[in-house]
Amino acid sequence: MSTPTKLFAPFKLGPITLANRVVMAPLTRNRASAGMVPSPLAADYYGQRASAGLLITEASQVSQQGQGYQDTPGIYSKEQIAGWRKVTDRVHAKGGRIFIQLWHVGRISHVTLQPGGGAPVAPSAIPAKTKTFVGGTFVDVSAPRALELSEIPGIIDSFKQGALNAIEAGFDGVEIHGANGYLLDQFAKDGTNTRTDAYGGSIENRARLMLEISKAVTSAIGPEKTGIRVSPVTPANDVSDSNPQALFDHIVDQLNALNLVYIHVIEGATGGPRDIAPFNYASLRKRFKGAYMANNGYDLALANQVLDAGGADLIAFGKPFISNPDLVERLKTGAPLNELDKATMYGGGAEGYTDYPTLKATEAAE
Ligand code: 8OZ
Repeated sequence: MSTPTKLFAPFKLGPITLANRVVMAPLTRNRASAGMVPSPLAADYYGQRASAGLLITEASQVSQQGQGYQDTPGIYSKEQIAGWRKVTDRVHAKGGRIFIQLWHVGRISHVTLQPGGGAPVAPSAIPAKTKTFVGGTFVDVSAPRALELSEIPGIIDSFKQGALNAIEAGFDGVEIHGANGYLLDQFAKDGTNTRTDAYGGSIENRARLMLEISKAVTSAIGPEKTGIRVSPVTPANDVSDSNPQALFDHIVDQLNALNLVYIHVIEGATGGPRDIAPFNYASLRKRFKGAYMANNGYDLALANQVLDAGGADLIAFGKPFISNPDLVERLKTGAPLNELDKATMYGGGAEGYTDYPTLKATEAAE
């Protein structure tokens, strides 16, 4: 048995105390039921993983327009709120804490998912060179149209309403999805935003939508219940920026002024190399007085190293949580990890979702 480390020590996140600093990162699983209501299995899935200090749900669209893949859950209808309530009740009954990730995909969508079969929306009418998953297969995303200035208040309002719905559903807080080349990242980065109005051009203008949404959400539910995820240098979903350091230094200064409870930073390429591009993450850490949650390719050794050096407060683990419901216990004891079955990551039922064994189950079977 390895010695207990900081990773397993409690952490005060605003008004709540997390049992440890292990966070389950948001993971898209494409298993929502009709009406994009969380699957009845979702309560089992998240409940099985409640020993994480904090669970962050899969990305959940704040409107039909915000959906970009088949069968991802929403947080905009009464039925969806009721579905999520079953999840939060289960997690809380097991002593866990859970935030929901609020999502608008922007241009990463397909006409078959959009209201009235319309074009997906984006800061500018620049198609992404990437695929989405619809009708059980991967297809090119549809060409987007640029949002009218008059539509922006409605986008902000959908995040605010999503946050209020999340509280009604029993969540401990929300994480605004500002990462991975989705709408807010598309606005922030100059490879995808060529607008000439107040939401394009300068860093201040490109960051405006992310910050106005952060302000609306914190005003609605409280900054102590609001986190945000960013990915300064990821190439995910065909985004790029000519000066990410200046852009994200500015964004984090402003998020700090809004007193958000955490920033969740994907260091490097999402699910890929941590060193894809030079970036000074310590600069973000220094600028932000709330919690710094680090993500991307962490294992126990790197997590301990970074926590001990004061480089982060919380460590988010993604894929290992899919195949290891008891990841915290396994990290604590140095037990081997179950292997991930890639074929059941997106879509399907219980297989590869709620049937990964815990250590205890494996030992009992032996
Ligand atoms: C994998 C597949 C579809 C969506 C992200 C929400 O990257 C996602 C996502 C991941 O943030």
